[in-house]
Amino acid sequence: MKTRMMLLRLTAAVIMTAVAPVGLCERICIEAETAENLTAPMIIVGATTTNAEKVKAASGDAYLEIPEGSGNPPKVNSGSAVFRFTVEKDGDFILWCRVWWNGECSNSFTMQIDDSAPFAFGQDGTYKAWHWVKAPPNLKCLKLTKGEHVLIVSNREDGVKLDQILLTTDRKYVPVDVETPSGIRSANAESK
Ligand SMILES: [Ca+2]
Ligand SMILES: [Ca+2]
Repeated sequence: MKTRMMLLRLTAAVIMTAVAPVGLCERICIEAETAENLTAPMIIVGATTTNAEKVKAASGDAYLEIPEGSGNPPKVNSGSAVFRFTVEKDGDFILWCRVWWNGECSNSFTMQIDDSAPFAFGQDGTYKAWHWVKAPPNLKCLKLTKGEHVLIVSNREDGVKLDQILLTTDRKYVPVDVETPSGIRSANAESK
């Protein structure tokens, strides 16, 4: 009986150690097309739009786009999307975005978190394919406190697409394919 109790305690301890580390990391995944306050030339491309081939590979069958030729600053300064999300506890976050770039002059967004200084996101060399890109390292604005935050994605170059946004405190995690969305809708529902 004593041995059995010890075995039970040991099993419980093993299970708890196995589960605990997962809960330490926070993960927020937002579908780009759930943005609020969208301004042109940033648009939502969905299943009903003509770009069917690219839509197929996008999570949720939809994404945001600043169409090629629709203009970038200083010619066209407008074009933005606003995302609201809730952080459970203070943490250093890594920001990833699943994007599609048309080319060298179509491979970046301007991003801003809360009232922090805006930063350039992207400028990598993977074109005409959905892929994940990480925000520049050591951004102070990614030290997020518990509570609601705002991410603004805006026009820097046209010919760009945004499918998903991932914020995680897991520094080792590297997204590969589409991610399971969490985040914005439930966060909004909770705050209302
Ligand atoms: Ca560029
Ligand atoms: Ca999407």
